[in-house]
Amino acid sequence: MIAKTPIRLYDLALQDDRRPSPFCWRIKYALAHKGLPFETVPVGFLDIPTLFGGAQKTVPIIDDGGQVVGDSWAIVEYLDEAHPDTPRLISSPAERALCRYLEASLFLSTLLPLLEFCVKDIHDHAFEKDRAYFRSTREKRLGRTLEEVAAAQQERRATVRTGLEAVRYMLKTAGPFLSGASPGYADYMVTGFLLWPASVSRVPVLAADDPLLPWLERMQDLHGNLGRKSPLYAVAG
Ligand SMILES: N[C@@H](CCC(=O)N[C@@H](CS)C(=O)NCC(=O)O)C(=O)O
Repeated sequence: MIAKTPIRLYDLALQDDRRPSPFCWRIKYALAHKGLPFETVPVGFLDIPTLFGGAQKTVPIIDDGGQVVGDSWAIVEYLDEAHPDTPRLISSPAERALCRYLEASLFLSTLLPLLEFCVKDIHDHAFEKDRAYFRSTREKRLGRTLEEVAAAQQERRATVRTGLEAVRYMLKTAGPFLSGASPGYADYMVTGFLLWPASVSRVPVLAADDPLLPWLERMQDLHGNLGRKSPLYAVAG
């Protein structure tokens, strides 16, 4: 039998092999969920435009034996289609709708506050060569200096915590996982959002008694401790 070439996942990397990208995290979980062998290729911000002739502007990007796919949602759809003999990530139209709704909800409630919470920490952990690019693009996007944004870190943290209220409610009323009886892509999406700040911020994003923690611990344990495989600060405290 010919051994299958591992899928290559281009994964955003900072100093000390920190891996912050929430979108790359969800794809690491997605690949593990499907039991597909994969290896990550660490890339800094300025490496991304040099990949595949600059065809992709962001990571995650996967290379599955020469089939190159970018954008986390497109990757999930590709993986389910190209590997039909593995557990599905999206197993029904209802699960698809749940994940699309969750994506919209996370984007509206927590993406920006999370970015603001940890943007200066990402900069400080980025490779020296990436810092000026990261600073100028993020300052343009946020309309303030990184230092001004970081000065409001406590307020942003409060916004993030409130923004996760629907996730807490859903786990409490319909758990043990967002996807139901077993973990699925909805769980991977939220897990990625929480491992993102923890990969760079010494200030924990969640309170020590946040009801999300038992679920998050279980998520980090999954797939051979996948959620602890790169350096993290405390998620809660
Ligand atoms: N919609 C994309 C978003 C991916 C994304 O924003 N990736 C960020 C890292 S978290 C990136 O590659 N940024 C490159 C840059 O800012 O130059 C997805 O779902 O994959």
